[in-house]
Amino acid sequence: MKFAHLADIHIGGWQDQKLRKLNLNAFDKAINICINESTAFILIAGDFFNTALPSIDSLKDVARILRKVKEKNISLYLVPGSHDFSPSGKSMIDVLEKAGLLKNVMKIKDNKLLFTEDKTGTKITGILGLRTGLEKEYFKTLNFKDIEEEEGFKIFIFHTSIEEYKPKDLGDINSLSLDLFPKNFDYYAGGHVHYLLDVKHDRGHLAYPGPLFPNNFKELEELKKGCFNLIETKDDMNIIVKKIPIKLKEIDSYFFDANGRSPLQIENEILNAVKNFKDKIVMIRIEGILETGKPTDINFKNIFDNFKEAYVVLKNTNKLVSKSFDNIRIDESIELTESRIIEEHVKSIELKNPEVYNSIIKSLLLFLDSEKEEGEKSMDFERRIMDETLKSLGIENLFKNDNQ
Ligand SMILES: [Mn+2]
Repeated sequence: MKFAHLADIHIGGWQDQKLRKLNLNAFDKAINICINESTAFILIAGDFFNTALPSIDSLKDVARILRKVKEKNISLYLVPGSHDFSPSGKSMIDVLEKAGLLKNVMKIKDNKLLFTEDKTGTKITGILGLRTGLEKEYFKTLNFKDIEEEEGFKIFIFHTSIEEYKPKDLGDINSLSLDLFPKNFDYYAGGHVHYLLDVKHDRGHLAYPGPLFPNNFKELEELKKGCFNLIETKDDMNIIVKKIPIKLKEIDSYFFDANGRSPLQIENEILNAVKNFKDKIVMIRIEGILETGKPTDINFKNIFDNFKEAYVVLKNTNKLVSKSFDNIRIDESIELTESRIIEEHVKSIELKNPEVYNSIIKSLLLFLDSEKEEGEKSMDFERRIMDETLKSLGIENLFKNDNQ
């Protein structure tokens, strides 16, 4: 039997239209490979979409691709990830599930996880991912006895960082010890941490395929391409995991050291260095302290005009500063930057449970940032924001009673 394990697809995730399209094409290509390989089913370990309520355009494209999967009689099983989640519980994944295009396998009854059985007899269950690692509570409080004792070929899907296998540069990320995972599964299908891992653990085969398409500047630089896992099981229950790279465009990345240089010097260095860029993704990272002028003095319009034949040109000047300003540290991921700033400031206020405020602040930040959806009425939008605020503060019941 063959099946595929995808994770962190983040449909709709790039601001740049061309990269957004590539991201979608990566998903389409992965699905076509699954169809050609005749996989029995496909797993998505969270972060299918970049937001709980993706745009109509993204949805249209995804629905078309999922329909193709359904017509080939391939089932799609997933757990929502931290990006698919909204505090009000409203998520487009539910709509797709109701339409019969996929199945969320996190089903709970009487504090126990239930299995979803595939036509191949494979038994699948899992736990969703929440923002700031709040899914920990499920791992700690659910009773796993029944699913651990169940016979047959079993898969556990999760969207969580594992303490024992945490990549070093993700220091602060919330992670969970493997000890808290249910035992006796044949394959543990992970998502959330955008890196590749494949280990034979005492508990079973454990894998993260990495994102299906790099999700930000740093990932494009480091990973260069997306990836998913194609798994084949043999009669003796042995598992063979094949990594399937999804490469749609060549990526050339360049680094420029701005220390002691002027904006014009940097500009010329870039124009001289970047070559053979046709139809490629060109990445320009500039770091350091400019000798004169400020970062905005670099004429990027001129640079972009010169490289028009590239598929797309991306620049990163997060660590580029003028002499007259203090160096501000900006991490690659917005989430990490937010976490650091919140933590620094929460410390300076006297609070009983700073951790609680940490997660409240983060979820408030998340949906107060959300915009009115296409076709959504102002009243519905206000209500959605209000519902999410109250839920997040844990006072939704108080409010309901007042109204009754
Ligand atoms: Mn992700």
